[in-house]
Amino acid sequence: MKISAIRCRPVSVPMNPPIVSRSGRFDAMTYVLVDVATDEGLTGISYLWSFSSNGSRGLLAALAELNSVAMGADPADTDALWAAMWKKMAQWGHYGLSIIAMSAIDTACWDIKARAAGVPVSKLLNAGSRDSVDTYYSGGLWLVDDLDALRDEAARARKQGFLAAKMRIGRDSLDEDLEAIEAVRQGLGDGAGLMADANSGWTLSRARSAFTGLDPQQLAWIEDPLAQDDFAGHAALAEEFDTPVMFGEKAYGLLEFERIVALAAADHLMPDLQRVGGVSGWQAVQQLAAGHGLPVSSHLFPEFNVQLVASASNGRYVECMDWCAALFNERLDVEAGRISVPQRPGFGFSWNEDSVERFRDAGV
Ligand code: SMN
Ligand code: MG
Repeated sequence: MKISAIRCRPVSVPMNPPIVSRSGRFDAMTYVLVDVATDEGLTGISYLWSFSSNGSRGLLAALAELNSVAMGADPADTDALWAAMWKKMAQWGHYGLSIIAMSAIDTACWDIKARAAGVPVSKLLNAGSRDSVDTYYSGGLWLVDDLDALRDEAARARKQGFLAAKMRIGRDSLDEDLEAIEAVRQGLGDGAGLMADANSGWTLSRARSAFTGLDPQQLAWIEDPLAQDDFAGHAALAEEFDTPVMFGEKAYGLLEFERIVALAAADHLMPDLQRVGGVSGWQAVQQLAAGHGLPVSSHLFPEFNVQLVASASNGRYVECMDWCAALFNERLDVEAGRISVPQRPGFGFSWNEDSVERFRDAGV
């Protein structure tokens, strides 16, 4: 089998309500949809977050740069393809757009491999893979001040079958965050888990006072308290406080995760599919984490990540949001806090072509 075509389609999907966190505000989110076709008629798919139309243009350029090594390659030999892509991008560097583009091709090849084998990706990775995994609602609970709205949204999440949720924190004062936590907990009801994401919004001294005030809340984790490059600061917080430090969504590839683990900069790792190196990179980091007794949970891409978390002995939670739901024909299934692992071949998702046309990003 050989790769015969790579099709890349930029889309822009309105966010309703907008993303609001310490990372900023997004009224729409842009993505690049990537299809890898083969000479045997099988096609694998993946997608990338690009954060703006300019980001999509950059990713299209990086994907075009990979064309010469991907075309004609055997999609079943993801190791060899990864090595060829890595070498090809040496002059660009291996972080940022390069590895994100590589990730898309790698992930689509895993889709092809599993489709060719007639099994879900989870079973290709591990025959003993689970059929459902813990999940949490991450579709909103933004950094907003309307406590009634937060309470209502949390109650809706519980009604939809979630038993845990992640909210965004990092308001001007700790008291405001504590009030928001209280409102979300009221909405979620008894027995629900709660995670919090500070989206790299604090300095180390602010984070120390926040963790001091938040430790009694027994959150499942606090995510990204500090700047993404401050590994030493994350290590200090992990050492000093009880609340687990979740870290890694903006880390690139196995090499950065090796440094994070060596510095003990996280209690729980969150490799992001497009920054870690697609399925191949995710698996390498998941195994690194397992070797150090660390859990991994997924970041975004629930349609794809459900397969990966299910395959891993240390796979803990799938982050779940429905922001891309309109782009797919198939749906995710959440019940009693668990997300079902689709048992269709590959990742088991296909584009809803009507939506893809409707959301085509005319600005790219
Ligand atoms: C996040 C990252 C990117 C887009 C939206 C939300 C957030 C998360 O950090 O972990 O969900
Ligand atoms: Mg996050």
